[in-house]
Amino acid sequence: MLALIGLLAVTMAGFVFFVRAETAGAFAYADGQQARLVAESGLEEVVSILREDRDNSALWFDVPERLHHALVWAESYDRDSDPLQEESSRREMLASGEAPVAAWRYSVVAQTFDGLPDVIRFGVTPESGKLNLNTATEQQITELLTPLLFGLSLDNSQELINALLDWRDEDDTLRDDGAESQDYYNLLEPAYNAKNGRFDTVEELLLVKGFSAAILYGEDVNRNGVLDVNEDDGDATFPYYDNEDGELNRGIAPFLTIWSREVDTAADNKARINLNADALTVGAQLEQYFQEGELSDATLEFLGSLKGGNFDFSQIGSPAELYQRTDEVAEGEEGGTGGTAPAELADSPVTLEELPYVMDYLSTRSLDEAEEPIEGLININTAPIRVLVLIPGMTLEAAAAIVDTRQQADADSLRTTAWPLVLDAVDVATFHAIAPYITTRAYQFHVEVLGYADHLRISRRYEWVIEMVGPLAQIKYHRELTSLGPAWPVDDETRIAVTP
Ligand SMILES: [Ca+2]
Ligand SMILES: [Ca+2]
Ligand SMILES: [Ca+2]
Ligand SMILES: [Ca+2]
Repeated sequence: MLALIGLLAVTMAGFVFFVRAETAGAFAYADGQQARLVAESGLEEVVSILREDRDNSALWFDVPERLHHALVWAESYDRDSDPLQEESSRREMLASGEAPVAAWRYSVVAQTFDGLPDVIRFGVTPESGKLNLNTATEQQITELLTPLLFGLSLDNSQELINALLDWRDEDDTLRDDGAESQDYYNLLEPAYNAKNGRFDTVEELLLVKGFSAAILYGEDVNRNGVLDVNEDDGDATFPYYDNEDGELNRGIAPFLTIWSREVDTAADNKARINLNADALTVGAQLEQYFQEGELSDATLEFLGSLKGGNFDFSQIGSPAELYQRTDEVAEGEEGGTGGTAPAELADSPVTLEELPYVMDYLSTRSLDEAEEPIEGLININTAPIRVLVLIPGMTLEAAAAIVDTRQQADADSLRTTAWPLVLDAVDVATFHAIAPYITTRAYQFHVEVLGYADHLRISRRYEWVIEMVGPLAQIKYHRELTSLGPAWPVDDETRIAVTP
């Protein structure tokens, strides 16, 4: 028995030696894992916020009180007694000289657009605020790429645009200076084929002839939407191609998505009334859906008479056409409605007060596509000006007015796509033109999270694209970004956006 214990003691001594040698490494590994788990807590918090109300961007677009330095665990305090609740800055707390209390935190970070440059926000970004690479027209792609490429001193934008379109179109017919399998991709080492189909990620652009990381991310190599010193010093440090003009060229990637799509439902998740359905169905739904006072008897009768006259609703771009500004025309405003609206709609009694219900509950999509999700609508509540101007019929002035108006408006008045007209951000002609392409809904979100500790110099950085399906979040895309550096100035008060 004694001999056995002696042997065990010898074995233990050896074991302890190895354990000590490995402990340091194991701790570092464990800390990294901890930082990852903390970041995942951030993702969970985002999902629970989105469950509350996806369509209310005030809850998730910039909410530092919930998503900046959010505490997951601390040795001697909890969220309520977190010293950072008292508005003391974390930077000052860590610089105070006292050993920091062990604490793990996350920040959900995102770029800002159209406001002060070089500030960040704490929230998520709906993919519907970006241009969908799979549904974008040649004109939209051209309008997005040209100025950004020009800013990077690239003068081959037409070649890049044609190569992109060749990659996406189903044929093998070469556009001018474009690229298809036979003439280009098959000659590469290693050889591959042109996709001749939809993009599966935005990064897939890197496979297209002529595209590079510099085009996708511009000068913003650490992808934080902030002009960092090395991104504005020319060839002194990497990146060597930045132009030292004091402005950040973010490249094209922040404005592109392949994820944006939605179902044809109203804000309350009821399927919209498709006006192309048979008269009986439409009549029954109109009666069922609307509460007293939402749509007037005159409007309900008018819709009924259009159905009775077999009016083809799929010929109008959107239910927006049901609003025919008779008052404004009488006042002698020029332009009319662009002259495109069918004569049957000229006497439409729909008022500005009814327009939110019309836009929310009615659909004019043709029946054969009615079951398909709608792809690529642009979210007027969150899209930056650079994306808004890509909407057909949108002017720069109208886009600027939309951004200006939505900053002042409360969440409820932004709920349906009627608001640019109701809140007087755009005129009727612009509203009719843009209405088929816009949305106020968001289902897919880009979520970027930093996980870190107060007491350790460690951080992990991740991004996800999630799609909300009812209360559930499906992860569509996930990447670790730690190798790009923590990048986000979460402790620099001068770089944090102040929500108006
Ligand atoms: Ca092709
Ligand atoms: Ca940067
Ligand atoms: Ca540089
Ligand atoms: Ca620059």
